[in-house]
Amino acid sequence: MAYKRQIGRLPIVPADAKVHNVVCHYCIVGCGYHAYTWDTNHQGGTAPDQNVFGVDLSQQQEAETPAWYSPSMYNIVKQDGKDVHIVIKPDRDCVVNSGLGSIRGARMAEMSFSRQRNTQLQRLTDPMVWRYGQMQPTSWDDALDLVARVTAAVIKEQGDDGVFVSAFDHGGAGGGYENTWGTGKLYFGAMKVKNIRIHNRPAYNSEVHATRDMGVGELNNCYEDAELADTIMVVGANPLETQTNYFLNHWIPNLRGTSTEKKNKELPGEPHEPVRVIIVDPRRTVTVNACEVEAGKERVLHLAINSGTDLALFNALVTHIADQGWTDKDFIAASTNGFDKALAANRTTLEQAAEITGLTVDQIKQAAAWIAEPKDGKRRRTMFAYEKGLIWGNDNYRTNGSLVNLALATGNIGRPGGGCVRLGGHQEGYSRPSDAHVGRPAAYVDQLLIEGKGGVHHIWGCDHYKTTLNAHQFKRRYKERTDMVKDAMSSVPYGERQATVDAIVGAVGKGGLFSVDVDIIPTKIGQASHVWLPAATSGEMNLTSMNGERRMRLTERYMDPPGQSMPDCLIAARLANHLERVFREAGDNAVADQFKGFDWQTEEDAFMDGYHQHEKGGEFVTYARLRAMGTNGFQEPATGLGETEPLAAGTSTGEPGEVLGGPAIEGARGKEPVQKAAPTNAGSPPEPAAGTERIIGTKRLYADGKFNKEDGKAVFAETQWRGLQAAGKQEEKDKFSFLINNGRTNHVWQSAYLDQQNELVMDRWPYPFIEMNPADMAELSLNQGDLVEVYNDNGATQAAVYPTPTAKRKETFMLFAFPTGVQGNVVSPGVNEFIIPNYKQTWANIRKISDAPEGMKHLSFKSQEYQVV
Ligand SMILES: Nc1nc2c(c(=O)[nH]1)N[C@H]1C(S)=C(S)[C@@H](COP(=O)(O)OP(=O)(O)OC[C@H]3O[C@@H](n4cnc5c(=O)[nH]c(N)nc54)[C@H](O)[C@@H]3O)O[C@H]1N2
Ligand SMILES: Nc1nc2c(c(=O)[nH]1)N[C@H]1C(S)=C(S)[C@@H](COP(=O)(O)OP(=O)(O)OC[C@H]3O[C@@H](n4cnc5c(=O)[nH]c(N)nc54)[C@H](O)[C@@H]3O)O[C@H]1N2
Ligand code: SF4
Ligand SMILES: [Mo]
Repeated sequence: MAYKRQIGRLPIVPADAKVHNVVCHYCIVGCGYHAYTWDTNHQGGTAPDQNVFGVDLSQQQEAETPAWYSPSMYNIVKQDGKDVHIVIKPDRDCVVNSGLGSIRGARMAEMSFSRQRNTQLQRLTDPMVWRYGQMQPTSWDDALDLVARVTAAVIKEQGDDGVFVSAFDHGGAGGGYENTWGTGKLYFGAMKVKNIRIHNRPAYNSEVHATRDMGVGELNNCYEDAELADTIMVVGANPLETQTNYFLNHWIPNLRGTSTEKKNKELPGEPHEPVRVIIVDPRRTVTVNACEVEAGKERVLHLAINSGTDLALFNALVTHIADQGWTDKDFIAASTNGFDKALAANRTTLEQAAEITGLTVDQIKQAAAWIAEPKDGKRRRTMFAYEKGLIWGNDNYRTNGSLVNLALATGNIGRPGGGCVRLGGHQEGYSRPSDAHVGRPAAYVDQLLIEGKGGVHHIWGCDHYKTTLNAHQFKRRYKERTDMVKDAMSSVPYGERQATVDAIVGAVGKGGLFSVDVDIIPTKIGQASHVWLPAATSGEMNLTSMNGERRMRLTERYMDPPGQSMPDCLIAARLANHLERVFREAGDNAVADQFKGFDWQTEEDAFMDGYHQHEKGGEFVTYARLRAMGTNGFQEPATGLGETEPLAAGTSTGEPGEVLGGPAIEGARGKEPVQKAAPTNAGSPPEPAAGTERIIGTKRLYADGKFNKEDGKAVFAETQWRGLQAAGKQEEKDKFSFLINNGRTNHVWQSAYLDQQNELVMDRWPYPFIEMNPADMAELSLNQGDLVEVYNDNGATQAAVYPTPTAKRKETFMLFAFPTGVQGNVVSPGVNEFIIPNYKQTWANIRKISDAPEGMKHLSFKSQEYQVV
């Protein structure tokens, strides 16, 4: 057990602390926080007028008081070159989280760069270039000149197709509308790059082509719908651990029956039964446990299907629901096309589905009733939510389509308590020029890199060494190719730029690859790179994103970026400036002209050039208006501007175009309206400036029954079952003993890029865990904490054994993307027809490497389930 850094006493946030709106930069939920900063030479006092909370801190506070913060929410950082105290704590008035933090977000402060308190000193502070056999710091101009010259030389020889790009496309840290626009304008505007991939998959495509093709955008409901639903069906997701405060703040009230008042208000005259939950996941997650504890076992149906068989289940559910006459005939007639045809094509009996999924006929019947059997003659309201167990699961396109079929057939899209939605990963923040030239299917970029294609690789905020599929093979080839360039660079005197560029281009001609990594830390893939460009991240720049209910907010810059680091959008702009110069110097004026339009000086310039001008409703959205709307923001798309005064709580109409949010909104857990903090302006969240109009947003999509198709009608999809779809998966399953299911855990954010320097996380998980049934462990003579090798024909990796009695025999679950054991090493290159990876269906063998290493010995291996008596 790690003990926290010695903090006997934390400073009291003074009444005059500066307050910044912050949205947690980690997951999709986008919880509202405030960052309080003040000079290090003083602190507040206990009297109500001396602290930002406006309360008498000499008295014991009530249990749920917002007038406190934990050590993880505190740090000392630089602001405008001066040391300041910083406290980043959840905002009670934000309707998303109502003051809740999570084990990730509540650590934002201690995960900030601080020379004073030695946190995150791994952060890159300067551009770095491969010189004298190692990475060496340099200036922006020096680094960008090298990148621009090599990139220009590759373009001259191979055209834009020689430029390979890996880039984030999301919101939050390492993303946001500013930065997706900056990188997008560079690669899709100035250049027409088609060998580009997204951070989490090996091509430039959609995770959810099917739902979009059907006319249904994937983030179509609002978080309140989880409070209004009669039934929640969740597929391949573990929201307690991965969309934590959405689950805690909006699902739990419904599970506990405390959202009934809201139901009566929003849905008057409807019968309200306690909620039911259907969870489709081959393994028992802590979400299943939490739902059982909170709603009662009898209201939770865990469908522990055979891995990868969701499609057969959904087809059978639609068939059975139609046979029972439970479909929404009026909705189908008015708002959809192709139902009868799809129904006939996808017809699957309960018995067929039971055979494929491993469920019983009764379980499937029960699920159908919970989804669609009318309640007292009224239609049941069912919300469908899915994430990576479906998206990275077997046969992505058809499975996604079949779930949307189920939601459409039961009339559950566009109405309160419904929706068929991704739960989401990161926040969203996509704004780019058209990617139409990329084509569909898009290029399988990883394969092309493995085959030796491409001359230069620009990487923006992703680390394929930890997170791609077929990672073992990818790393072998990537190292070979980049080593060729390193050796070439070492063969010339470094002062001679032209000679260096010539040597690099010569090595590229022989199959080498020049690699540029734009990141906030030295990454694993960066070990192979020749240039590192240091990025500023959320809070060190102003950054806009939207969350899983399309709620857009501005995170205000609250601290300085480390050293010379810059926002990604400005790095893209400066790179464009250098490319323009290099082409012009070479006399290629026509090409040089394509790189015009990057004279942004701030991230706000990039925002105004991108989102404001190009996105739907963007003309209404400015930094000033977002700032005024605080952590509640508005739900995209914006439809206009409203009154200057915030609406009082309770005036919601629930209609599209409703004004949402505002500082006075009631705590979403049904608490009393939260008392405004400080008596003076200093400590309060920023109030709308006089004359700042509020942005009017959209609460739910498709509330008018019109979908994203020319005739406004959603289309049902034909989605026949075809077994394990990706090439080689069935053979892998037949050959190897263990399913290596994989994914996330509560503590760890993504590839642990910041967590790897956090003692709380690294003490808990020195190695990635692999959950195993104790009987399987006994067969392999394994004890808890033992280090095992996981291996198959794709590669090998290691993990530490976590005994898990609820795990099915021969079905393990491994933490993904961890620095001390990369699960992707054993994931095959098999993808679907649109190059969507199938990370989840992986089979391998397991052998013991050693007894529990020292770092594992003191750890608890208790069940992570909780019981409430
Ligand atoms: N086996 C397996 N593999 C998977 C998955 C799985 O379930 N199983 N899931 C996939 C999914 S859904 C995802 S999202 C991916 C994640 O794959 P990646 O995106 O490659 O992983 P992250 O850890 O999110 O990497 C983010 C990188 O961005 C950097 N970064 C953070 N902030 C900034 C910033 O402001 N600017 C810049 N330039 N860089 C920044 C971090 O330091 C880090 O190196 O993994 C995918 N891979
Ligand atoms: N704590 C934490 N939260 C996160 C992240 C994080 O790194 N840490 N990352 C964020 C990101 S980028 C993403 S994309 C999301 C991912 O969020 P989730 O999708 O909720 O997370 P995962 O753990 O990848 O996978 C979810 C579940 O899919 C199940 N599964 C595996 N195979 C199948 C199958 O064949 N069928 C079905 N139905 N289920 C299957 C797994 O058992 C697992 O419980 O989380 C986001 N939130
Ligand atoms: S639930 Fe997600 S957004 Fe909210 S604090 Fe946790 S990591 Fe941040
Ligand atoms: Mo993700």
